[in-house]
Amino acid sequence: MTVQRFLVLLVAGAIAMAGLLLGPGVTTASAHDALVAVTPADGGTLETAPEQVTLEFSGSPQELGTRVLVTAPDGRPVSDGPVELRDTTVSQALAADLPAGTYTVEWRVTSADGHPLSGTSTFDLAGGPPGSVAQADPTTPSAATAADTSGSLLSP
Ligand SMILES: [Cu+2]
Repeated sequence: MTVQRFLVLLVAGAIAMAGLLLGPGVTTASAHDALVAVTPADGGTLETAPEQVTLEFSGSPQELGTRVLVTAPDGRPVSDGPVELRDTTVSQALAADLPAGTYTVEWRVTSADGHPLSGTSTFDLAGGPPGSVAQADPTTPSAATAADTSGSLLSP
Protein backbone atom coordinates (compact mmCIF):
# COMPACT_ATOMS: atom_id res chain seq x y z
CA MET A 1 0.00 0.00 0.00
CA THR A 2 2.69 2.46 1.04
CA VAL A 3 4.91 1.57 -1.89
CA GLN A 4 1.99 1.91 -4.30
CA ARG A 5 1.14 5.32 -2.91
CA PHE A 6 4.79 6.37 -3.22
CA LEU A 7 4.86 5.28 -6.86
CA VAL A 8 1.67 7.20 -7.59
CA LEU A 9 3.17 10.34 -6.07
CA LEU A 10 6.37 9.75 -8.07
CA VAL A 11 4.44 9.46 -11.34
CA ALA A 12 2.32 12.51 -10.46
CA GLY A 13 5.52 14.45 -9.74
CA ALA A 14 7.03 13.42 -13.05
CA ILE A 15 3.89 14.53 -14.89
CA ALA A 16 3.96 17.87 -13.04
CA MET A 17 7.63 18.34 -13.96
CA ALA A 18 6.89 17.58 -17.60
CA GLY A 19 4.11 20.14 -17.48
CA LEU A 20 6.46 22.78 -16.08
CA LEU A 21 8.96 22.07 -18.84
CA LEU A 22 6.31 22.35 -21.53
CA GLY A 23 5.06 25.74 -20.33
CA PRO A 24 2.43 27.28 -18.09
CA GLY A 25 -0.48 26.72 -20.50
CA VAL A 26 0.12 22.99 -20.60
CA THR A 27 0.59 22.85 -16.83
CA THR A 28 -2.81 24.41 -16.22
CA ALA A 29 -4.51 22.13 -18.69
CA SER A 30 -3.05 18.98 -17.18
CA ALA A 31 -3.56 20.04 -13.55
CA HIS A 32 -7.28 20.76 -13.63
CA ASP A 33 -10.28 19.44 -15.42
CA ALA A 34 -11.37 21.70 -18.25
CA LEU A 35 -14.64 22.46 -19.96
CA VAL A 36 -14.78 20.46 -23.18
CA ALA A 37 -18.16 21.50 -24.52
CA VAL A 38 -21.31 23.32 -23.56
CA THR A 39 -24.76 22.67 -25.01
CA PRO A 40 -26.35 24.92 -26.23
CA ALA A 41 -23.08 26.16 -27.73
CA ASP A 42 -21.68 29.48 -26.51
CA GLY A 43 -23.02 32.25 -28.75
CA GLY A 44 -25.30 29.89 -30.65
CA THR A 45 -28.87 30.56 -31.74
CA LEU A 46 -31.67 28.07 -31.16
CA GLU A 47 -35.03 27.87 -32.89
CA THR A 48 -36.64 25.88 -30.10
CA ALA A 49 -36.14 26.22 -26.37
CA PRO A 50 -33.66 23.73 -24.86
CA GLU A 51 -34.87 21.48 -22.06
CA GLN A 52 -31.50 21.61 -20.34
CA VAL A 53 -27.99 23.02 -20.39
CA THR A 54 -25.20 20.43 -20.51
CA LEU A 55 -21.54 20.95 -19.69
CA GLU A 56 -18.95 18.34 -20.63
CA PHE A 57 -15.64 18.26 -18.75
CA SER A 58 -12.32 16.48 -19.25
CA GLY A 59 -12.74 14.84 -15.84
CA SER A 60 -15.55 14.01 -13.43
CA PRO A 61 -16.50 17.06 -11.36
CA GLN A 62 -17.44 16.69 -7.70
CA GLU A 63 -20.99 17.40 -6.60
CA LEU A 64 -20.00 19.74 -3.77
CA GLY A 65 -19.85 23.31 -5.04
CA THR A 66 -21.11 22.47 -8.51
CA ARG A 67 -23.94 24.63 -9.76
CA VAL A 68 -25.29 26.01 -13.03
CA LEU A 69 -27.30 29.22 -13.07
CA VAL A 70 -29.21 29.96 -16.25
CA THR A 71 -30.73 33.43 -16.56
CA ALA A 72 -33.48 34.54 -18.95
CA PRO A 73 -33.27 37.74 -21.04
CA ASP A 74 -35.21 39.57 -18.31
CA GLY A 75 -32.75 38.46 -15.62
CA ARG A 76 -35.06 35.82 -14.18
CA PRO A 77 -33.37 32.53 -13.21
CA VAL A 78 -34.76 29.63 -15.26
CA SER A 79 -32.77 26.74 -13.78
CA ASP A 80 -35.31 24.09 -12.80
CA GLY A 81 -34.37 21.69 -10.04
CA PRO A 82 -30.93 20.58 -8.85
CA VAL A 83 -27.88 20.20 -11.07
CA GLU A 84 -27.20 16.62 -12.22
CA LEU A 85 -23.76 15.04 -12.38
CA ARG A 86 -23.22 11.99 -14.54
CA ASP A 87 -19.59 10.98 -15.03
CA THR A 88 -17.97 13.92 -16.85
CA THR A 89 -21.29 15.61 -17.64
CA VAL A 90 -23.06 18.27 -15.63
CA SER A 91 -26.61 19.07 -16.68
CA GLN A 92 -29.15 21.58 -15.50
CA ALA A 93 -32.82 21.27 -16.40
CA LEU A 94 -34.60 24.44 -17.52
CA ALA A 95 -38.08 25.75 -16.90
CA ALA A 96 -40.68 25.49 -19.68
CA ASP A 97 -42.10 28.43 -21.67
CA LEU A 98 -38.84 30.27 -22.18
CA PRO A 99 -39.17 33.68 -23.87
CA ALA A 100 -37.04 34.60 -26.88
CA GLY A 101 -33.82 36.48 -26.29
CA THR A 102 -30.34 36.00 -24.92
CA TYR A 103 -29.74 33.58 -22.06
CA THR A 104 -26.72 33.55 -19.78
CA VAL A 105 -25.24 30.36 -18.35
CA GLU A 106 -23.02 30.86 -15.30
CA TRP A 107 -21.44 27.65 -14.12
CA ARG A 108 -19.14 26.65 -11.33
CA VAL A 109 -17.86 23.15 -10.69
CA THR A 110 -15.40 21.53 -8.33
CA SER A 111 -12.96 19.64 -10.53
CA ALA A 112 -11.78 16.15 -9.62
CA ASP A 113 -8.62 17.53 -7.98
CA GLY A 114 -10.69 19.79 -5.73
CA HIS A 115 -10.00 23.04 -7.54
CA PRO A 116 -12.95 25.23 -8.50
CA LEU A 117 -13.61 25.99 -12.15
CA SER A 118 -16.09 28.54 -13.43
CA GLY A 119 -17.19 30.18 -16.63
CA THR A 120 -19.97 31.89 -18.48
CA SER A 121 -21.58 31.29 -21.83
CA THR A 122 -24.61 32.64 -23.63
CA PHE A 123 -27.09 31.44 -26.20
CA ASP A 124 -29.91 33.09 -28.12
CA LEU A 125 -33.40 31.73 -28.35
CA ALA A 126 -34.92 32.90 -31.61
CA GLY A 127 -38.35 33.66 -32.24
CA GLY A 128 -41.68 33.50 -30.53
CA PRO A 129 -44.65 31.65 -31.96
CA PRO A 130 -44.84 31.15 -35.75
CA GLY A 131 -46.50 34.08 -37.53
CA SER A 132 -45.21 36.80 -35.20
CA VAL A 133 -42.26 37.58 -37.42
CA ALA A 134 -41.30 41.19 -38.07
CA GLN A 135 -41.94 43.94 -35.59
CA ALA A 136 -42.30 47.58 -36.62
CA ASP A 137 -39.02 49.36 -37.14
CA PRO A 138 -38.64 51.63 -34.09
CA THR A 139 -36.45 54.14 -35.97
CA THR A 140 -39.14 55.06 -38.51
CA PRO A 141 -41.57 56.88 -36.16
CA SER A 142 -38.80 58.78 -34.35
CA ALA A 143 -37.23 59.83 -37.66
CA ALA A 144 -40.60 61.13 -38.82
CA THR A 145 -41.02 62.99 -35.52
CA ALA A 146 -37.57 64.54 -35.87
CA ALA A 147 -38.41 65.67 -39.41
CA ASP A 148 -41.68 67.20 -38.21
CA THR A 149 -39.93 69.01 -35.39
CA SER A 150 -37.22 70.48 -37.59
CA GLY A 151 -39.88 71.43 -40.13
CA SER A 152 -41.87 73.37 -37.50
CA LEU A 153 -38.71 75.06 -36.25
CA LEU A 154 -37.81 76.22 -39.74
CA SER A 155 -41.25 77.58 -40.56
CA PRO A 156 -41.80 81.16 -39.43
CU1 LIG B 1 -6.38 21.66 -10.18
